[in-house]
Amino acid sequence: MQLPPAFIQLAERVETHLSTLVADSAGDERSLYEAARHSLLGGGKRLRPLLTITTAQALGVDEETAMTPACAIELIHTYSMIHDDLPCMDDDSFRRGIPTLHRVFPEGHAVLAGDFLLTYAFESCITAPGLTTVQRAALVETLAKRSGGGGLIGGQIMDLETEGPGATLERLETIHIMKTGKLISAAMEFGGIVADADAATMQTLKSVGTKVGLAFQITDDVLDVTASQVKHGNAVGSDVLNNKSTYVTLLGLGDARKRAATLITEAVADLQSLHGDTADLEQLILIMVDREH
Ligand code: GRG
Repeated sequence: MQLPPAFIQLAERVETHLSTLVADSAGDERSLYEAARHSLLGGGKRLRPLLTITTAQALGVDEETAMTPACAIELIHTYSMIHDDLPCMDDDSFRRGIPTLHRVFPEGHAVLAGDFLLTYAFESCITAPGLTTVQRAALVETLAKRSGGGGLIGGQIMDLETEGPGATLERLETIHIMKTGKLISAAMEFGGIVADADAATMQTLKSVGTKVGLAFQITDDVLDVTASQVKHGNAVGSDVLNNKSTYVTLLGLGDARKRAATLITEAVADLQSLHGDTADLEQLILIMVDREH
């Protein structure tokens, strides 16, 4: 995935803000912060924060106002990956090209660092500067719904219970939407919340975000069988090794790619109904599915 320079620079500013939000601690709990920083600052692409900020900008809101909410989404994303990599889940040894947290720190530290990032995401929403109390409450409600039982965590439990190659396409799509789509939807909805967007705009952002999230996950399924470990950063072929149903096993490579492309075409068309300059947002969405890692 080749990000244009403006997005690379924005991702660097996100990185700096994340490092400030979760700063080193000199207290007795400092190992918690060290562990959290290992995963948080360990080289992610920062696509979700970029989506929040670019959506906010399309709706006329500046980067600074959107920055802390954008980072809250990344805190949730990082916690979910720390927990997903644990021995009781996928038991992965590498993530973002570096050893997973439980390979560097004791497993209990990895569980608690994930818990910390999850909790701190909500604290960040409710204390985000430059926003009204109503906007902050909307961020918390949206994040809770998209990352809770009806979203990320619910999708993960369905995934855990769908071992083996027997899943239907319908079941897989539900899991992908809940596990991946809803957090990406939240990233776009956050842009709308900080812009005080009306109900119709919020509905469009939710729908576009869900489609982009599903296309992103289908692309991940495709990359699981096509990408090299160097580019992908984690174990390639893990779905294959785990004998799991994916879009590729159910549809084949060509049709899986086509499904992702159709979703993105629809998402980009839906963007046209937004009142604002959506050119950068459209570019970012296209880049998200046109990636090699
Ligand atoms: C443990 C509650 C809980 C949830 C885990 C998100 C998740 C659910 C598991 C992570 C593994 C996985 C296949 C997630 C799907 C979403 C995805 C493709 C994540 C990778 O996102 P990128 O490419 O990663 O944006 P970086 O490292 O760039 O941030």
